[in-house]
Amino acid sequence: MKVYINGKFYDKRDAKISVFDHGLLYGDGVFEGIRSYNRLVFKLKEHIDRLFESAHSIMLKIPLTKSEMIKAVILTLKENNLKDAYIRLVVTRGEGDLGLDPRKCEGKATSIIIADKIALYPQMFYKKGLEIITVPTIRNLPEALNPQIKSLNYLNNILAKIEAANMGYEEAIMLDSLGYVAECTGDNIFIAKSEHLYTPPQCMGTLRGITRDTVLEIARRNKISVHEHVLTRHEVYISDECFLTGTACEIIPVVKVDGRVIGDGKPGKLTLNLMKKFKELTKKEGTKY
Ligand code: PXG
Repeated sequence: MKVYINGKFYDKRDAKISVFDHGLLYGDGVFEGIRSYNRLVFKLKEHIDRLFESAHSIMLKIPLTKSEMIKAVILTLKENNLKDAYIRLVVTRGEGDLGLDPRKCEGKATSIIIADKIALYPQMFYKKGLEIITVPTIRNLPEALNPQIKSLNYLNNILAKIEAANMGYEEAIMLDSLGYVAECTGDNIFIAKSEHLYTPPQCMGTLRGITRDTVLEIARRNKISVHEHVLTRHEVYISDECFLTGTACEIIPVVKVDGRVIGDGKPGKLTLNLMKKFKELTKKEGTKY
């Protein structure tokens, strides 16, 4: 495996950065997770745009332009000769001193691109559906650390993941500070009720996921009624279908939430249809390499 760091490629075991990098010391940096399917990078422009938006919000100057970053991603995929890949883009504040002041790292941002494989959940869950639970840790308040910023500081989500794992579950629903359903630790949530699709709006504690946007796009194109609407846990419990979306998990059905069986306890028709349409889209849409 060849890892891109600041314009050069390194073998996996030599791909190292300084212990003084503020990405490590403070989680000061941003990231993206992108997928490629059969030599097509899916929604590359959208991911690069979001990376730059996250960086802009934390006043981190990415040392590459967007088109240079796109070229670097393509180069990394070619260098690793990967047809299907999960690409992790990381830009950190760079090397500074032991204080948190980012001005000490001025002009030294570190750019990293790793291309590998990822399987977030065992394959059987795509067939039989996931069982998930709501956890005590709420999603970060947007006024404190806005979930739209895909920062390297993911402890909020990691704590929720630990709580889910402690209870024997793969994934957790995180609520916002008002108690509405926000999202899961690394994916967005949808429900279907009476042929309508619902997903929480991005305003409170929900990342505007690119897979979420893709599902909205597929639904609208296929005349499926979709609503970005606040959701309570009750509405999830009484839904006909539930599924999660994310670059890593793609679309995965959910069949039980907090012990409540969703619909008939099997992946729903609408969910399976969206999974099929999503797969078709990834086969024909993307940046070629
Ligand atoms: N919500 C959160 C909090 C996320 O981190 C998504 C939703 C889905 O967004 P996209 O744009 O991917 O549809 C994410 C995705 C992983 C992993 O390895 C995934 C994410 C972050 C960290 C790890 O599964 N982001």
